[in-house]
Amino acid sequence: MSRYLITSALPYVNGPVHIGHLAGAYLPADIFVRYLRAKGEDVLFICGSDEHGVPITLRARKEGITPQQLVDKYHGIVKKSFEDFGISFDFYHRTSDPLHHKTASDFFTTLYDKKVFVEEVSEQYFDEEANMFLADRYITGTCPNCGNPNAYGDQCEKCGKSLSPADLINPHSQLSGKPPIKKKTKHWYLPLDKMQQEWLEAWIRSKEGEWKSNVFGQCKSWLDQGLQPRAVTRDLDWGVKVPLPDTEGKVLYVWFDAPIGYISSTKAYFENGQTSNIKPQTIGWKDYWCNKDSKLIHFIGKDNIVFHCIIFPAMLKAHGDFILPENVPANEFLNLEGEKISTSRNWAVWLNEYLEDFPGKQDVLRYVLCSTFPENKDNDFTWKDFQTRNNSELVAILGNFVNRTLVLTQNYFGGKVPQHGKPNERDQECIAAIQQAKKLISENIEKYKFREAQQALMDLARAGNKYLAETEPWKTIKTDEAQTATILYIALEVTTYLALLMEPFLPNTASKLNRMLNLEKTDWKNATGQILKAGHVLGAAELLFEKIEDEIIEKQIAKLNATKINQQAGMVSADEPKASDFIPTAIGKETTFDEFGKMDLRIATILEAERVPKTDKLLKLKIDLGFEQRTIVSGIAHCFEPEKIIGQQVTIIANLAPRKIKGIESKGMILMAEDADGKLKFVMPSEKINNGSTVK
Ligand code: B3M
Ligand code: ZN
Repeated sequence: MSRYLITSALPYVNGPVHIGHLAGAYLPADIFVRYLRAKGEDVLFICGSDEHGVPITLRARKEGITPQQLVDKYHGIVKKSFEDFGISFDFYHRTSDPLHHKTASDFFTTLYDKKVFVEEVSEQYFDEEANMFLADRYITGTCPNCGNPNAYGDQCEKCGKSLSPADLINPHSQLSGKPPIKKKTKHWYLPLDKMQQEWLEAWIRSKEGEWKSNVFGQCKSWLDQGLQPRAVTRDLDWGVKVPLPDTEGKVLYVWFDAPIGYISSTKAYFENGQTSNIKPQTIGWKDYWCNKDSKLIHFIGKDNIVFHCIIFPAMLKAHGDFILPENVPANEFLNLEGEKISTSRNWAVWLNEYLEDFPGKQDVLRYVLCSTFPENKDNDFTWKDFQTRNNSELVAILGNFVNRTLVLTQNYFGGKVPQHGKPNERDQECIAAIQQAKKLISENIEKYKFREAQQALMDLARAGNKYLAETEPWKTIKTDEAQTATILYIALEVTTYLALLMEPFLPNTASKLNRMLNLEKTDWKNATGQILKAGHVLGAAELLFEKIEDEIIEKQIAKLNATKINQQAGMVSADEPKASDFIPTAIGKETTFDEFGKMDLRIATILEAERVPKTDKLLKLKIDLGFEQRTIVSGIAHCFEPEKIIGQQVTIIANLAPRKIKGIESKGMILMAEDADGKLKFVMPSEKINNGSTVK
């Protein structure tokens, strides 16, 4: 028996949890943990709310409440939705808890006493009006890389470049809106550069082939760039206080304290005495954290890789008492209907809302998400796919097989497991499929290939359906009862194994099916052969899954569309598009200043817009140049609703020779930018200016 400590990323509680979170860090971990428990391993599954950091303080400001009020609100919502969804944490803690503060504070002190840190005084941005140092996220300015005027002090979300506040052009404070001044401040740094040389690089490189390639690849690229010392303290008043004299107004960096949250959550579990799942020989949290026989595995999303594969291991090693992670099976991102999930844009399927809209359908979402886990690359969730997977897979394959088996047994054998005869070749083939599925599921889960594992489960149900279709017990019953008994016995065995094997993926359905079979949970380890005994009385058959109708799906799609409309109306802030999806076209042939100078570019406003009949792409626009109005025909109808662009300022080439398009004289051309997905966007001034203004 092995001992496992499994963690899922501590979610920032600046909002509820959405399907992207589930698909990244929670559901894969839950499947893994349920599998280990089924096998009888000693496993502890730990999580909690990440309640510090700037995302929390920013959101609290936005909602006009204190950070503590904000985390209290969302900690409750998040914790409950995990419970209702069936993520089976042994313990869910929170980092604002005093036990966590003490644990993180002691951890820092140990490193400080061991002289691990490098102390450095540097100049940092300070807002004189708000009288505070500005965290990276509180400073915005122009990105030196791409010119985005709204880049943050830690990253430009447009081009993806990581930045430091000093890189920004024209920085200004998010608090007062004023340019910040520079002021001296002291901080403590983890010397990752030194650690890279001493052991960290060799340790990470030894994981090649063992860690998922997306995870190893990211680590390798960090190492190749050369690690830099990282400050582990911040000038901020929300967080774990720096436990040193004269450090008023300084807290531990959230990424220093948050992973220590895994340790404090484990401690809290034992302090709360909720040790029912723990093997009797276990005495306390140290068995999981300090014993080299324990395996520490972090489930996270890809944006957290560096923290779990580099920084936290560096902290653990420097401390000296702890084991290092065995594996960090990070997933990539899940998109929604082809677009990046975004909390600020409200582009998400929120778990708490799903649970309200689809009561009792936890397993459907589990199934669909597992089928679309972004295991190696980003993947997409769509409501149509959700419906199809429910109706054509859960209902039509799994539900159908189980239902046919149980109903036929009811009808022919009064709901009792029949006595089987000697299996023929076809029967043997079906029996072999059972152990084959069990083997495939185990192997794939152990390799963190959950999609393939769940696929193997469905393949067993498919094999069962095929077996019934080929052996036709509804025909043999008329001629050969013994043969029919064997067929249904085998189909019932398949069903029993399905109940066992589906538990990690579909735990609620597994319980329901066990009830229908009138069986206790089957033991995974001993399930190596025949389980059912002839004469065993089955429970009442119910439907395992029900069809989801179009109107239910349309409602969800309408909900998302409403978000889009609000966004277009400027009611929700838009995120920047993701730069990494975009492949730019090559730069065109060189031109001269003279050539360019011949073009007269002007700003104009769209006054009227209507579709050109019998065309897909053309809009007839009336535009106002200030000194004149004119008509332009533009091929943009596939990207804009005519009534929505009235009043829009645009840039036009004003001196282009007129052309007749579909019989309409078009005078000029509207400049458009094309996005990665082929969608067109207007090129327009950053603020409204006079129509007729020139563009140079
Ligand atoms: N709260 C980031 C996130 O929610 C962060 C994870 C902490 S894990 C120690 O993505
Ligand atoms: Zn940029």
